[in-house]
Amino acid sequence: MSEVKKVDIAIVGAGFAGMYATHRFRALGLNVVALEAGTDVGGTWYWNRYPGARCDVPSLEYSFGFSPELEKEWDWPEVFSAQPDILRYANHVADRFDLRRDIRFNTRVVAVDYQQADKRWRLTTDAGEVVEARFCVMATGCLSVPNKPEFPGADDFAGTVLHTGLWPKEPVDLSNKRVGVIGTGSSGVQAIPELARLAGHLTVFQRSPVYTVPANRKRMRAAVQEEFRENYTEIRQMQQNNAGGVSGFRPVKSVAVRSPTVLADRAPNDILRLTPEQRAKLVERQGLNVLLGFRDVYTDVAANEVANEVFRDGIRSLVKDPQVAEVLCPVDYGLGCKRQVLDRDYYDTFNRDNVTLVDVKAAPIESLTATGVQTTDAHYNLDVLIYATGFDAMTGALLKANITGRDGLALKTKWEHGPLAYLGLQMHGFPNLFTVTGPGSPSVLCNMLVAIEQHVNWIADCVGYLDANSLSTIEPLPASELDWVGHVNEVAQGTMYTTPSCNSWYLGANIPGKPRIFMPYVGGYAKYRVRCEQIAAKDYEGFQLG
Ligand code: N01
Repeated sequence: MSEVKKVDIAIVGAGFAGMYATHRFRALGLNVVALEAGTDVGGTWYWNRYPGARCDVPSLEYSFGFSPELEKEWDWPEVFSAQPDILRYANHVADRFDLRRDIRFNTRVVAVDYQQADKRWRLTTDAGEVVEARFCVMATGCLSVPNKPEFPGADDFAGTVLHTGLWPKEPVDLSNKRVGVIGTGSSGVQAIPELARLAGHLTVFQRSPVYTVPANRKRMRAAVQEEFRENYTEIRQMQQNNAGGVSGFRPVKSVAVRSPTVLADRAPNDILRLTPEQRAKLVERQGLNVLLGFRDVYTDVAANEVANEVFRDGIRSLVKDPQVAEVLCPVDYGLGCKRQVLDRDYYDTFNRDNVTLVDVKAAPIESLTATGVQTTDAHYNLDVLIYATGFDAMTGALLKANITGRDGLALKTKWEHGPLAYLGLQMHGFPNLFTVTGPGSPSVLCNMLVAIEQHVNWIADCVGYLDANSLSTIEPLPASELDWVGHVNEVAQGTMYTTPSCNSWYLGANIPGKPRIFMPYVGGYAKYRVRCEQIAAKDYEGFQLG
């Protein structure tokens, strides 16, 4: 057996969370190691290299705020960056702060066990290496375990199989190929227009149609970036006080004030206050995005259905073949149930001659064959099959790490009926183990970079507090996590996220057998941050310190 490496803090993952944790804990003078399955940094942006992958949070906000020097030196080429640019940024951060010397790549953690006698965590890797640490920080990401549905005959398919969330680093040649893609969530919607351009023929296997709106395609203007740089201190502060962790900062020096006509066209608060003619006119002038601006669409089922129907009419006007348009119209759920999807040319893609849409809700996939996909009513010949079937979100990576806490309690057992955690930061029975953007925190409902920094800073302060007070362990009281999970559920009720017709990965509904629990905290980042700070200020109220 190889030598046991002993550190103060073991970090699992070297995406943005693991990277910042490495930097932050090192700055405390602690001995740190991060263990990463990939060959390099970047997490989500390392694995999701599929054509069309990009972020839908503006890059000037979806970037680290801990270093003014970093803010000054980095140029973003687009307002909403594509995956290669975000990965370049991750690499730049790793170089600039010399992070790689404390990261072990090609290293997957296969077990995380609490050693009760010496109050340390023991992490075992796929190579049989062992790391022991006083603290363990799971920076494993919310969307990092790809979901690959098991179709009968999957092993028989002789063509190339890819998953958007595990896209190869090497270029994939799709020219003249018959390509199939399963899934029309954010990943599928981003990939499909690009795949249609690259492939000989593209067959889209759609189970649930999607409400998607055009993404912002603007190049970054140097003057806008400069204005952000001048105001970053204030902008980072504004992020801290916003429900979504975005500042809403509007450059005034570098962007012309919008004309009065455009302002007059902006959506009023409630869609129900408009006549059908006014709604149609608004969409005609401003596009489908305008429907996302109405408050009542997210709180009132009747308003929601009005917006859904206006949206469906929009799809009917964008897609030339009326039968195809009808299949693209979502009817089983409403706007606001799932993560809002943004696209570039999605609906227009279905007007192309080399694209076929297959409704696998009407005729489900029966099996894969050596040559393609068999549905209940036809066979589709393919050279390449792409899964854009999402992730075992929020709990997937934590459960996959095989974490066992005090008294041999497996996290899998503790979470059998759904994730039970305090603030999405810690679990009772797992002392000194922290989760970054864990279930019960705002995470996926806000700017992830802001959420990550807040969690890592909170954990670092907590570790500092323990040391300053000669304490060795912290874990939540059982009642605290029950109360918090109750609160997380309570605030999600009455929103479109939890209507009975809604089946999203937020609810675990995309994974067969996963408990139906709304996992992220919908109460807003700012409120959540304040709560975390209050708890820390009250000597970690609700936690048990020892
Ligand atoms: O995954 P999804 P995703 N047979 O779960 C279908 C973030 N993200 O990777 O809805 C047939 O949303 C499934 O159908 P259905 C973002 O937070 C962000 O696309 O279950 N189809 C659905 O259509 C996002 O929400 C960005 O009926 C099957 C699709 O696969 C999250 O990641 C970009 C199936 C999965 O959609 C996940 O998005 C990309 C089966 N057996 C991702 N199983 C941006 O920032 C599943 N499907 C822009």
